Parts: sequence; structure tokens; C-alpha cells
Amino acid sequence: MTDTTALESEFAARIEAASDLEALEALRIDILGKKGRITELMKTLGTLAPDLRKAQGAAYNLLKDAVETKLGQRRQALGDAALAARLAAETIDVTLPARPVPEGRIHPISQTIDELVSIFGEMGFAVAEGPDIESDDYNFTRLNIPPEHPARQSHDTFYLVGKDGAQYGNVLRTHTSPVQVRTMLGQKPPIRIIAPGRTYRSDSDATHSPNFHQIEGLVIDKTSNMSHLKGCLVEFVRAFFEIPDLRYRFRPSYFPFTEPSAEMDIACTRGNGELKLGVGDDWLEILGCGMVNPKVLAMCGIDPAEYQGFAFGMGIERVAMLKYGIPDLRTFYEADLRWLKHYGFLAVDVPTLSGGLAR
Ligand code: 2U9
Repeated sequence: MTDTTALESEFAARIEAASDLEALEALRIDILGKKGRITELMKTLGTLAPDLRKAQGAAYNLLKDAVETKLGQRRQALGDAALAARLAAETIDVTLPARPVPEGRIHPISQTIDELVSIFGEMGFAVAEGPDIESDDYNFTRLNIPPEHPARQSHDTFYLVGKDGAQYGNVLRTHTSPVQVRTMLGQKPPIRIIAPGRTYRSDSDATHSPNFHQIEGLVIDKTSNMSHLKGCLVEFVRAFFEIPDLRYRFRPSYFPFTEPSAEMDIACTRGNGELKLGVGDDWLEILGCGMVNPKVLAMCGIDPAEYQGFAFGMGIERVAMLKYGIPDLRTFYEADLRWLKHYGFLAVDVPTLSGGLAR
């Protein structure tokens, strides 16, 4: 009768010494495989006398069970160790500061939008968006610009036409104002939103692009008034241009959707080819604003006897050019890599009021 105790110790020692899952599998084949040590022993049982065969067979089965248990335990231990090693190797410290990405730039338009959203976001404005293709109704009529109103001409509108070449009442939005129309129709006051986005006008020269960007704001509440408008916009221009004592003025103006309406200028000094913002006796127009025309409130489903509000709008290219000293509007859309390297921003320059808006 073969003593299986010695064999069990030998196998156990070899299993324990297997350094990885591959070595363990080779060992399993060597012991339990078709030509393995235990299989070969099993084959000798037929040559033994019946009594001895029974005892020896039982001993081999116990040995086989013991080896399988040991293999299972070692497999589990090696698997756990492999996983632990992989987890340790792939650990990242999420508290480390970001490494600057040396290539690629954030376009000045995107950077400026991020800055505007950051400033108005701190004041409690939510960002609202809408489609680029709008109905005549939302782009004009509900903003108190009815058909035949002269303002429609000044907007140089792209009218969409159907397959038959006829217009069907849709336009490429000429301003982001229809986003505010949609917001008022869809939610109850109080409302405090900004709407940044693409706008389109059929106009192209050194200071006009057929595709440009605007940001507009809208605040509606029971007691919103002109002093709120003024406080909000003065706070905004000072944060945006990062000039705490920047000088400004409001001039009366006219827009169909606001009454009264105004334009805001900031002071500037021009001299020896330089433009200095915030001080001096010259003025630069920055934005338009006003109290929302009660007719517009009513056309957008808000009772003008209960609510009033203020609105403002500005061109994003224009404020970006002033802030970053970009002299030519057309360069924004040329995708010139040298220009982007010069005027663009690194992806890590995320604008925040506390951390600084840019650079
Ligand atoms: C609703 C009600 C009122 C948005 C406003 C302006 C004044 C304005 C221009 C500035 C330069 C556009 O890029 S620009 O040509 N915008 O002067 N926009 S008040 O007033 C609204 C909008 C929507 C429902």
C-alpha cells in the first residue's frame, strides 16, 4: 500500500510554492491531469487485490480531495494578490493639482462665455438655452416686433425656405431673446436667467459676422426695478473687466422689447495706439438694457399688473475684443493656429471670481 501522507505533504509544498496562476495551473495538470501523478496511481488500482484496492482507492480519493482544496485556496490567494497589486499600481491621487496640457487652446469666445457665466452665476442667474432655428413669432412678434416693424429690417434676418423655395415662418435667430420668451412661457416668476449663444444676421464686414454670439439676461419678479438693473450691471462690468472703480454711464435708448431702455458705456482713454479701460473722458458702448416692456410680458404669459422685470444684452465678440485687445473681429473665425496660440487660453485657466477670471 502506497503511503499518501508523504505525497500530500509534497504536493502541498509545491502548491504553496507556485508563484503565479500560470505555475499553479501547470502544477494542477502535473498532479491531476490525464497523465498526472494521482491519475497514474489510480490506474494501478486494477492490479491490486480487492481489499487492498478498496483501502488504497479511498486513500487516493482523500489525497485527490486534499490536493483540490489546496489548489483552490492557492488560486484564491494568488488572485487576491494579483488584484491588490493591480489596484496599487493603478491608484491615482485625485487631490494632485492638474498638469497643464501644453497643446490646444480654449477659444477666446468660449473663455469669455465661461467668464460671463461665472460672474452671473455668482449673482444667482441660471443658464438657459434654446434652438438656433426659431419661429418668426418667438424671434420677433412676442418681442413687440410685429411684421412690418422697421426693426425687422435692421436685423438682416436669414429667413428659412422650404423645398419649394417659399418661406414658412422660421428664421435663424437674430438674437438670443427667444430663449427668454420660451423661459417666460414655460416657467413662473421669479425668473433670473442668462442666455448665451450663437446668433445670425446677414451682414458681413470688418465689424460684422453673419454668425456671432450674444449673451442676454432676464430678471422677473414682483418688485424688480431700474435700480436692480443698474446695480447688477455695474457689478458685472467691474467684475468682468477686473477694474473695481471703473467709470460708467447709462444713456437713454430705444428697443421695442424694453421700456424705458438704456445703453451702458464704460469710460476709456485712447492715446498712442493704446486703449485704456475704466478711466478717462472717452466712452465705449458695452451693452443695451431696460425694463421689460409690459406688452412683451403679456405676450409671454406673465401678468404685467403683478410682475415687472429687467433685461440686458451684449455682443460676446465685442466684450472679448475690448478685454483681450483683439483688434479684428474676422480673426475669431479663421481657425489660425498662430492666432489661437496667442489669444487662446490653456484648459486649466478655468475662470472663477475667487481664483481670477483669466491669466
Ligand atoms: C425679452 C425681453 C427683453 C434683451 C435686451 C438689449 C437690450 C440689447 C444688443 C446689444 C448688442 C444685442 O449684440 S447686440 O447687438 N442687445 O441692447 N437686449 S435689452 O431684452 C429682452 C430680451 C428678451 C423677452
